[in-house]
Amino acid sequence: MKIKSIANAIKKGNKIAILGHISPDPDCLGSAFSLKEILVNQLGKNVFVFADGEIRGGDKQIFNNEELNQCEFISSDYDLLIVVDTPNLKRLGKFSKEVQKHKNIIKIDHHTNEEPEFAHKIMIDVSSASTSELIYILLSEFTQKVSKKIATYLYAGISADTNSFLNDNVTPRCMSIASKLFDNGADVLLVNNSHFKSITRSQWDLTKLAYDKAEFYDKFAIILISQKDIKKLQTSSDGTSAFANNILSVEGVMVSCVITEKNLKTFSCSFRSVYGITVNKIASALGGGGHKQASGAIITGSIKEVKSKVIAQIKKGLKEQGVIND
Ligand SMILES: [Mn+2]
Repeated sequence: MKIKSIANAIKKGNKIAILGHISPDPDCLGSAFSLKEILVNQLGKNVFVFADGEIRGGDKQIFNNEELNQCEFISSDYDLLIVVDTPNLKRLGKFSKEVQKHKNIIKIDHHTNEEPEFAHKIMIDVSSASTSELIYILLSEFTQKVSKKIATYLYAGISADTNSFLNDNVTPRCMSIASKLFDNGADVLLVNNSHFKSITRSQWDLTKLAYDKAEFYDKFAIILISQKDIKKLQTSSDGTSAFANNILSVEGVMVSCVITEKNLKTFSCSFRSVYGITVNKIASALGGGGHKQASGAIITGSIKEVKSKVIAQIKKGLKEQGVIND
């Protein structure tokens, strides 16, 4: 990875758009917002951040929704685009068409490099737990010390993508960067509170329902949440993927999937795993993708069809990895 050449390419840009993925999460926002801070304050660049979707729940305590542009994006208005935490054009949502037209795109990411590649320069490290870690490394090309604000942004990104340092993707480098960010004033308490003390009563009710609906199979578990459930509780379907982490703490569960009906007959599936089991192949067999131990896919069909497709793919994946027999 040529960090210097990425840094030099960024230095040449003047009017820069930073873009993240749909339904931006703290890693995507932490990466984009901290990069913007440095480029504006240290290098005097003109920078705008775009992502398709609002900042969710507790994340608003850290990231300002006003700084996230939802307006029309015309790629020719910018001489450089930087895409963060986003493996493919589809994940850019409504901005993907415009991004595709641009001839000077840098991609900084920790997802598997997807073909066809849309970027012209890439900084990709799939062994990195978060994109925020990569941004921290890159920022050292522009400044010697990060501000409290940037430290909090990046710490939030690392904390979210490691599920507060509980996931198998945590490395010594990840912890060492987190420690440096803490040292630079990252508001660790704010980040922890925004993760764990930010659900509304209706989300609590949805959590109760999700736990009730958990179905346990041989070495895996699924939770299916329908539009009917969401409407009954007058809540939103945001954040249901967290249940996939929670259910992994049940003894014997090595793979989990939360299937959430986002719109009628359109289901978002979040896969998680432990003990070195990989789920990205399961997700990609269903048209999605992601990390080894945290992946997702969007599937359309009736509840019954989607559920049986998911179960069949999980069983296939577990068989291939020698966890279960025929
Ligand atoms: Mn990420």
